[in-house]
Amino acid sequence: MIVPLEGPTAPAQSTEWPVQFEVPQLDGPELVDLLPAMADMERLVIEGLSRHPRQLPAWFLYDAEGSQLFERIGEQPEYSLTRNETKLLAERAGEMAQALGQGLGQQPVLVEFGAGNLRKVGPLLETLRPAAYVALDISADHLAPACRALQERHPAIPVLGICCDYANIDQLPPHPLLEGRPRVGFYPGSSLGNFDPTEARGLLAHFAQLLGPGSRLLIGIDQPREAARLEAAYDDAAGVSAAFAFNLLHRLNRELAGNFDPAAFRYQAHWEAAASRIAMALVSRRDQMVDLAGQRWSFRAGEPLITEYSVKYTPEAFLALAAEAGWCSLGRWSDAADELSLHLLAQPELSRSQADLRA
Ligand code: AVI
Repeated sequence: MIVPLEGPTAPAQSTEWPVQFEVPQLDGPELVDLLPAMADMERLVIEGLSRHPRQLPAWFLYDAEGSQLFERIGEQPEYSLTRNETKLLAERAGEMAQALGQGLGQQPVLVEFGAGNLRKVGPLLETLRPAAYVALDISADHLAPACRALQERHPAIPVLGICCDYANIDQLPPHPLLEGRPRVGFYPGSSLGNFDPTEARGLLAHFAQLLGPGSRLLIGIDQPREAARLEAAYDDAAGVSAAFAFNLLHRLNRELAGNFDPAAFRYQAHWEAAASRIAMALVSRRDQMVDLAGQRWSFRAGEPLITEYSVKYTPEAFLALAAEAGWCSLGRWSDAADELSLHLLAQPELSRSQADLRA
């Protein structure tokens, strides 16, 4: 469904997806809503709670409240990722944009995955000047105002918001802004780390498919460092990270008829060195039964409900994973302490399957 954004420039579109537009809508931001149905969410939650250890999809953390809490995590002194990546982008966007656009032949469309508040892309928009900017994010409440504000700041660049689970859409919706132009992807924030490495490889291959042959991807990746610093970053003194995890229980209670008692759980963030990841969990304080999605679930004292993993990759480990998904490296920018990187990746002109067919 195409949901026109409110405001004087919003196009009056309302039609089913997939959509073929006859007239390009170039005068204001649009929002395309491809959110998974509640039935899918229920199925995913039941699947996740049936795993051992129990684990829920990380994107479930990002309802309106969760998205706001995540923004506040980015402001905590212990969580440097957002600040350092934003600074790196502000300082080096000119070089990044030049490398992103080099040799493409025409102005590309810039596609941001998991776009959130759209605060990181500004310097790239100014230097790359893409033919259009497409923002994909799971939270409609967050995406709509962010697209509107961005469109006001960059009136010459058409902005399209697509509300979706970007890991699970088959293609970008047909739209004149996306037709016949090279695509470059932007995936900041090290969100790849919230997928396990097998899923992460699949996601990188999926981005290659969504962006097409010859595309580029600028991707932010957080790197391993001392356990104590990482654990503090994911369990800040102000309790914002904990509130972010507990918000998941409130969401489940509200949307899937649950009766979680948040006081019966405690939040924990633990560095698992062997897997190079932080495991974030709500740990049951006692043996208890919880009703959710029409079923009863038992939790033993000390049993974790994993809310999220955050895998940290060295540059070498990340590039090996990216190569397995068909991406090659064009370069990397890092912060002063070399704790996070923005990697520039490229797809060959022909996809592997096309090349195989030709051989
Ligand atoms: C979105 N993502 C990269 C964050 C991270 O650092 O893994 C999510 C997060 N969860 C708690 N704090 C941050």
